[in-house]
Amino acid sequence: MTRFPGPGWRRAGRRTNVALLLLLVATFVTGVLSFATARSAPAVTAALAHGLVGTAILVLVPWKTVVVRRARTVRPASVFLTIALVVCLAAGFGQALIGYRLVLGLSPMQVHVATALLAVGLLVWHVVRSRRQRLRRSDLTRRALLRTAVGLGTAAAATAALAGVAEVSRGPARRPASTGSREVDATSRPPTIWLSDTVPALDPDTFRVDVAGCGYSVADLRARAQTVRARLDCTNGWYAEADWSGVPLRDLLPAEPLARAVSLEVVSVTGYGRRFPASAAADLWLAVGCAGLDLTSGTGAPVRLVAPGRRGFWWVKWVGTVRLSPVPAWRQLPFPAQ
Ligand SMILES: Nc1nc2c(c(=O)[nH]1)N[C@H]1C(S)=C(S)[C@@H](COP(=O)(O)O)O[C@H]1N2
Ligand SMILES: [Mo]
Repeated sequence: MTRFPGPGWRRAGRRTNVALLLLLVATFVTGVLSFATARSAPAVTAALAHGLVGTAILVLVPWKTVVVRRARTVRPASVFLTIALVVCLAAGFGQALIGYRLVLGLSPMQVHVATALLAVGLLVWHVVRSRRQRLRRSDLTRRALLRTAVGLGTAAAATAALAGVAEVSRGPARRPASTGSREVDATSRPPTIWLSDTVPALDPDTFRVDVAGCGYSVADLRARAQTVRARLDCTNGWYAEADWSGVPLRDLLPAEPLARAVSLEVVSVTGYGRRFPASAAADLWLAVGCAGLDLTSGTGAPVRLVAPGRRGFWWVKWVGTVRLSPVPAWRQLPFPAQ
């Protein structure tokens, strides 16, 4: 890299790159964590950390601009990486400041996640092809650490300011969930597919859900249904609160085998499924209605899972089978693959 004179210039360089790389890794980790959390304390922690490191990236932009201007060659992959990151940050701050809104059929979160995944690939390429940016012992001097602290402090102040802007721009709308999701009306929420699943056509009159070998019709479940108020919080950036009518899995599963089981698997007729700790059976519900209405085919009819305290992707729709299993619940992909 060519050296430029002047104090401001000399400070942007290897350390800027290392700091930016660490921040990008941190945004990815905290982003994944915020998709995995739904309950208040962990969700707030993940969302705050994600917002903080995201804002810290913005704080570093002027320094990185200096580094880029100085570069002799700029590879196309690096240009694409820049575009992906700019769009990703814009969509992320868009969700935080403006909230859930569809533009050309896409939500801010869909754009945010798609560009983030694209950026991961491009970043690996960018780092591999770039000159090695080694950490040095001098990176841990008091001066360097102080500068890092000032940078993070600036980011924290900016995050707080942005949170204030979001609070004011929200107007009379309900406060976002601790995950950052915005409220939508339960009866008009968009049916959501995680990735590539399809809505099956099932006849509610003849349908039976298999719970550990025992078949239950919709009428069976309706006869035993209780009301449970729960918040469906989709990682797409919205949440809906509703009274669901359903039966707790604990009341449908045979007691002895349930006590011996380690996990229970809830599988959709489409193949989409999630595994839960067997101890959660009392708070996992096979639901047949929502907000006083029958389920619609898009939202899981005839039978779908209601999993209070878990993000939307755990709420398996079109449940065909519930199985007890000796396999621990953590032995599955962290997110569904379909
Ligand atoms: N079988 C199946 N169940 C599913 C999904 C899916 O794609 N397939 N999407 C999940 C996601 S991401 C969410 S947010 C909720 C959405 O439920 P809703 O369409 O009733 O709002 O269902 C979950 N259950
Ligand atoms: Mo979702």
